[in-house]
Amino acid sequence: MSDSHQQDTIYAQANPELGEFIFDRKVVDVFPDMIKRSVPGYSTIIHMVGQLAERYAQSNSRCYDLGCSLGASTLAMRHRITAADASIVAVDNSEDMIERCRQVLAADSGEVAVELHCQDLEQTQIEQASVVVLNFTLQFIAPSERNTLIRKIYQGMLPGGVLVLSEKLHFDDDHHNELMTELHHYFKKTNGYSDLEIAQKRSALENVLIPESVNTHKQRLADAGFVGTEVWFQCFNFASLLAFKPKL
Ligand code: GEK
Repeated sequence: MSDSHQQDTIYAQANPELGEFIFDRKVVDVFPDMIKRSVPGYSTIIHMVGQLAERYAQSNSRCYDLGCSLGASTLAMRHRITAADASIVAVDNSEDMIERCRQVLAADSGEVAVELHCQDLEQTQIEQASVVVLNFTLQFIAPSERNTLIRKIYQGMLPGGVLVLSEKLHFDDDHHNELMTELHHYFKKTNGYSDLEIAQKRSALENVLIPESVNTHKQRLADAGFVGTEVWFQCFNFASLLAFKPKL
């Protein structure tokens, strides 16, 4: 597992044949370093996912980590959930991520049961869910598929359940959007990424990570039936929202 703590240098060299970003073995090896140096507030969000799961996990229910990568949210939840007979279902469609996540979980001593699935979220059945975490995952799903996924999640949730939705944001005001992009790039620069790395990563993600505005997210969540939808964390163009299935 030591190689999961390598430094991310994937885009350090000029590459004229830059392909689209994929979650392969190379990314898995550097993922913890990559996400912490690229997503402002990531560690805080993970920590709070644990606290939210502690508060909202219901007994005999499931807590879903959708797009689990190496299981950071799963581990945070696993160590905070106290509800009786609550379990965690962690899903990712990258075989490399799931293989490494399995090793991470095997080395963890948490007692809450975790089911791990290598699966596209389109195929995932959501049932008896009291907590659903989409931590920087929806942004990788085709926009045309997002309504269906959010509706499916809502249908599979228990009354009083919470959805934690973290996303990179787009802002409709061009000036503000540009400012947030610049501040995010400066954050990456202060974390040791070069201008070349920032530029190459940006083009590799161009058609892969498609950010939407907070209003688009709020509207989609409301259309699906969620209530109480609000941003609880934001740093530049990265935010996390809470949305609830109404209590009976
Ligand atoms: C964390 N939540 O550490 N089905 C299943 N998984 C998918 C799909 C899909 N259709 N599309 C993308 N993924 C994690 C971080 S990373 C965010 C999430 C990032 C998976 C993909 O394989 C990757 O592991 C994850 O979603 C997105 O809190 O790298 O910016």
